Amino acid sequence: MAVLEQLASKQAIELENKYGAHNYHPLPVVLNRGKGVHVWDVEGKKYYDFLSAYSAVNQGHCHPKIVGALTEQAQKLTLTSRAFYNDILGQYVKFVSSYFGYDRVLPMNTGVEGGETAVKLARKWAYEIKKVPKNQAKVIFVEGNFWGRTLGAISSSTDPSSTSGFGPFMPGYEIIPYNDLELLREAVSDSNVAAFMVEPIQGEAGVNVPDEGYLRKAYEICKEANVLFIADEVQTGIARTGKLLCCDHEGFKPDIVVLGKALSGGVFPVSAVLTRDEIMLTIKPGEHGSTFGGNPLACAVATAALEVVRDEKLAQNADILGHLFREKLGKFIETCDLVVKVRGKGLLNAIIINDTEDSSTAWDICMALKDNGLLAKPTHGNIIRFAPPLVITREQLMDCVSIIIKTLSTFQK
Ligand code: IF1
Repeated sequence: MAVLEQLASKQAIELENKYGAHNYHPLPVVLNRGKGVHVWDVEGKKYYDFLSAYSAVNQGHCHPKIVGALTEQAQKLTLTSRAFYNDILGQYVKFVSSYFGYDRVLPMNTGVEGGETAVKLARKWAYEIKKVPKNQAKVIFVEGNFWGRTLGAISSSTDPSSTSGFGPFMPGYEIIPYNDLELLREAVSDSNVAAFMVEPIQGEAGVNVPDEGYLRKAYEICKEANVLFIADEVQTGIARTGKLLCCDHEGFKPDIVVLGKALSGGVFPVSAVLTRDEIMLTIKPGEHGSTFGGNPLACAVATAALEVVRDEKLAQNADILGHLFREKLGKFIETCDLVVKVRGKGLLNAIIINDTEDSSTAWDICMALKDNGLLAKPTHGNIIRFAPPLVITREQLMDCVSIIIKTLSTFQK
């Protein structure tokens, strides 16, 4: 690392402010090491990571098996493009298809590319199989959705911070309320609707958990209307909510699944779209792709990342420790009027602070948590998301619960 030297926090922040785009407002902590559930700042202070890079580091920071797969493949072959075959991609697509129980997978890099791919597949299927008239296909999204920052993704957003100043937007989208089956039934009755795309739990919107049964009933409504159900499991997938996929809690298989983030354990950008032959094969050679999509390095990393989820039983751990987390915080909240609610599934949870969206309370609490050795960040205004790596132990979780309770107690009026 000749160019990059040991920088003190202040210097690192100043350099980013001076030479980088100002498209984020990070917590003032400068990290330079991660291992398991912990990260360290440049001054050597140790923290529990309760964001996991927005659920990309489910397997823990720098997992040796995943880093090992990265370094081993990096010495052999990193990228061929899809102009030629290589010896890794075939094994990978077979492994991933059977791992999740789908016919085929289309490999991409970022979560939003996965979402774009899913929408393109749904439109292609609508024109070729459902016989929707050309350029009339519609996709239904829900209020509060977040699936990335491309123009195709923000065109379905109801969040001004994602949309203002970036118009005009993609046509053929319709927005309905989340968690409302009657309005979904009405929307999909339009014969031009290709698909319904939804997060099983809305991450960015503040860990919005829909009513029990909503997802399965929504899937059945779509099936009756010959509309594809697309599950955006970029944040909720890969064991985060206590099952391999969040939709597994309701025992149905979405027509299309979008994966990203922890598909690579946070080691490399890897995303994937899973579906059945009838839908996947509507895209013909040369009609979709990307330079890095399905590269050997990504495939080696993602294979190791999925083996870790399976072999270390991360979904089971997330389920058990998620219940413990909500039970302990729920008990504390009964005596604390600062926090209105704790909600979530598995180890994707959030607390709702009893203050206005534009108040700085949630931010101030995260700054105090940082001082007490735990890193978390507010989503919208008064909601703090808690999402540690799924490798966390019961003892570590209880340690974090006491840090959170101790910190919240200092904000009690
Ligand atoms: C940012 C949010 C989380 C996602 C879901 C697709 C994507 C994401 C459900 C796109 C990405 C990231 C993006 C990142 C912060 C983070 C985020 F706050 F933006 F919304 F997690 F909640 N579907 N979420 O959550 O995946 O293209 O980023 O790989 O843009 O600030 P990506």
